[in-house]
Amino acid sequence: MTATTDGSTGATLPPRAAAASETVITTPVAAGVQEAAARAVRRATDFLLSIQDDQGWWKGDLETNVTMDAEDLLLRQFLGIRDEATTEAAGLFIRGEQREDGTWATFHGGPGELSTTIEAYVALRLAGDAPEAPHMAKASAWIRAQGGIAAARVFTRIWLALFGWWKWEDLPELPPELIYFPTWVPLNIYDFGCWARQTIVPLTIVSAKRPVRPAPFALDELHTDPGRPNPPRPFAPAASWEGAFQRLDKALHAFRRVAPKRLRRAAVNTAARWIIERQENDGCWGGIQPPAVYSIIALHLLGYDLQHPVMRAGLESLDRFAIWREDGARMIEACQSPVWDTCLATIALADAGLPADHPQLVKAADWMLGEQIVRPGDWSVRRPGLPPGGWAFEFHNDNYPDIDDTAEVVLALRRVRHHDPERVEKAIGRGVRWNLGMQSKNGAWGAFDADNTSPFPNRLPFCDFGEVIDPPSADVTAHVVEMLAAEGLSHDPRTRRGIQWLLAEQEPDGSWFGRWGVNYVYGTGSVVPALTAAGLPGSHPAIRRAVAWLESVQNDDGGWGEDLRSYRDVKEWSGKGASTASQTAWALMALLAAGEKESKAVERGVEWLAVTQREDGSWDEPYFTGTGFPWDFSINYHLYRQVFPLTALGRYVNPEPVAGTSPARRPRAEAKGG
Ligand code: R19
Repeated sequence: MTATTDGSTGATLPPRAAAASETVITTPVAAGVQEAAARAVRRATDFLLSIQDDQGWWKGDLETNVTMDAEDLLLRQFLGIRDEATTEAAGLFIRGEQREDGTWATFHGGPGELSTTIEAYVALRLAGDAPEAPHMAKASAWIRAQGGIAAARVFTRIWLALFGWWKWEDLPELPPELIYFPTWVPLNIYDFGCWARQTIVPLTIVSAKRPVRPAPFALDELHTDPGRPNPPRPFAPAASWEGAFQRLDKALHAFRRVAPKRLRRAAVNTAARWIIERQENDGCWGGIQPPAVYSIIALHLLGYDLQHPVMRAGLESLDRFAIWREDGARMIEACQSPVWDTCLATIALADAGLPADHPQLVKAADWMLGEQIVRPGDWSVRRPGLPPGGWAFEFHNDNYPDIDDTAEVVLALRRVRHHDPERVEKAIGRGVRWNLGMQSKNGAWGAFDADNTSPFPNRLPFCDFGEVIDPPSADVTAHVVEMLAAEGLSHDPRTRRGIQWLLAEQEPDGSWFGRWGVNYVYGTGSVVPALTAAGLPGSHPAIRRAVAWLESVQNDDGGWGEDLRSYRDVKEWSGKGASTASQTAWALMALLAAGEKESKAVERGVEWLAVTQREDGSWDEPYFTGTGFPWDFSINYHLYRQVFPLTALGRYVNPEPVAGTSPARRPRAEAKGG
């Protein structure tokens, strides 16, 4: 699939202009909703089958924002390996994402974002765009009006400090001695979410070394007052948490000057060893781009030359984050989603009625079986005795399997009739045991770790972007509960605690928050099917309130949509936005699970999906419906528009659940409720 490139007009559109207007209408609904749905299922099935990789996996593009592309160029500049072809192709992509008002956003149709716009601007300067060019002048004027570089987030100012465009002294201190904090001391590295941990450890080395490479040009135009490029930051009241952490940061700046040299050297080396131990077989770190970028910089600063095997593998892995488009533009993915896409596609196809022993499903199952992670990882720090058995999201990320992928892979494997059922049973058994072992103390599940709930990381002045901890969320907990129910464990006390936690988490309006998908529609679309799978009747008050909420936010066109602004302004945007295929599907999945098949709401939602389907069986979805970090980092998963509509329509057409195999006999197996 190719990336969406309509960002250039995004700024002129009203928030969330109707997606349907971009879609070819091909299906006469008059034939009856049931027939229209069945026809849509057939075409969507064919389309999805046609894009499976020969090895059995699916992978849609994972579209985020241009900071990925800008930072990739800045890294190459820093290492002295930036080449013309890469620069030009990245420039083409970044330029194409700029909007009418000169800014860059972090999601389709979103507002201009300062740090993103600064990074994109600098990248285009590297690509040779002149500051006087109209598109550049527009951007720099907007940046100055927003407070300039001084108002940008810490990550952006670190990138600029690498070239002397910002002073290291004016960045929060990140001491490498952090690596020595035992796991019971607040702010030890295992108190951070795994993505933050893998980023922070290399950044402690960078921050200890404070490197400055010659700037290829000046950036005066990005300061509100070039004569005073680093204005002092406002001070928080001394008695507040912010004030306390500001004083801590001041103390750390002082410590830097007196830190024993030997201790510092030893800490830096320990951090380097920590990083190298975590390099994946393909050369990347944790399957995601940011840790790879900072790890390469950190090791380079310690004298690893670019020919060193660790560095060569690292640099080669970076190239694999790039997608080269037909128009010559090069887009960087924050990470790749093959396991997630494959389990969701398998579920979609099975629920759409594809036979459980269909060769393409068996191939997918085979591939997933080969991806199970059978060694300990960072998660073992909090669950030392737990045997491995999870799945990660990406191709290469053995150190960080996640609970969400593991739950969905088990749900997918259960739908396939495989020629080696014993192998499948063993894999599922390990996955279920791992997920159960990763339950947090409060009865719910986070994404990568258990009990990753420390209040301190968020207080650090360094942590001004995204989430830095990984507490339990309703969407992940729902997926685990749905999986445990499918495994016959609805009455297991651990499942019951998860259900109790979910019931307590319901918002007063009847919805659930979406941590990894946008937003309340995703949360609700995840939780309702889980609760009914675990035996809650559709008449349960929690389910009734969820149904009422979904019906209350259905769009006039019959679809559902929710703008990312709902993470900022809940009142205004919760459940509201132009209809999208994936969000309409999530709402339908909840309503169908709640027993609303015959309702007008479901009929209209199904009609919307049927009518907006394209000739080739796919759907359009320029809007971002995936969440990396609420508000700060959004994802357009290019396969969501396909797998979720197919799942929803499939369940509409075939209400009887399909099963490839039944769960092995467990102490207390019971019938499915719903
Ligand atoms: C459900 C499955 N999920 C549980 C997995 C979702 C994976 C999402 C992709 C993550 O990609 C990332 C991760 C981290 C970053 C960062 C970053 C931000 C702050 C700090 Br501190 C460190 C790193 C920036 O971009 C990212 C992309 C769907």
